[in-house]
Amino acid sequence: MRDDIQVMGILNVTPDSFFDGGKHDILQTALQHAQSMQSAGATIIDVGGESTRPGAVAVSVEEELARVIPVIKAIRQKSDIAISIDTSKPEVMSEAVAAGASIINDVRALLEVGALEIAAKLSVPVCLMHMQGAPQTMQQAPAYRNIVQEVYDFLMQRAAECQQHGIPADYIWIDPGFGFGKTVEHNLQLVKHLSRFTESAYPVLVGLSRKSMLREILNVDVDERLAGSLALATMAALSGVKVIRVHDVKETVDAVQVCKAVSAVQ
Ligand code: YH5
Repeated sequence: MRDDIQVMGILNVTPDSFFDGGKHDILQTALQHAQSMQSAGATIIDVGGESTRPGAVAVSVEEELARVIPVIKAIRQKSDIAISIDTSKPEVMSEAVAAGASIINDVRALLEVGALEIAAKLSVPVCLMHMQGAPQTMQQAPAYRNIVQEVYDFLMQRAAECQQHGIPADYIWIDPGFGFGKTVEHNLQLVKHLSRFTESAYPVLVGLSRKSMLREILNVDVDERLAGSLALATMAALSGVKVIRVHDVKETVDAVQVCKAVSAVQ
């Protein structure tokens, strides 16, 4: 495992992630959540205003900006923690970096029109994620000839394209995209063969936290997936990933610390 492994805390700013109405409440709740994840040991806060869950509906640029920009500004005002912006829209990437984000996390791997050019111009690290299909339909019939090879080839092609557009190699992170157009068996194969990705030239980020592969393995609801998520985070850490994107920061930081202690001993 790497000794610079980091835990990224998930901060969803979608209406379905809040119980209360008003804008002020949403901002306050989001800010408190970011602060508590930082206290728990997160070194990156991933702010997202587009739901990419299976079946989720699309959101306009204006709506996404209205959700994420005030939150990024509020976090930046209180803390110098790294903020990543979970978006595929070039306008949101630009505004988010202007507001204080310093990493672009794109589940569409900079494939939207203009995204690659904007990301290159912004000079920040980018996380390229693999997805088969689109969120609306990606879980209908995911199919691969060789999942590990196909995801790997896609990410290497996207990374090469980024470098051709002037993004330096050390600003490119890759992510196999757990749950994005994959069956539980596909996800398990990717976990098993994560070292294929970590042996590449690029740092690897994984998002496994609470995902539905755990429902299928354990037959438990989303609020009962902590132990399963920690098992996956531990395997990812031992496989050499650089960033683990999670909901449960304290627990994941503890799991990573234990992995580090074992890996550091003679
Ligand atoms: C990711 O893997 N995922 S949003 C369904 C769930 C639980 C969680 C209940 N953004 C990733 O977190 N960015 C998302 O089942 C991401 N990698 C990167 N880089 C989906 C999500 C989730 C979905």
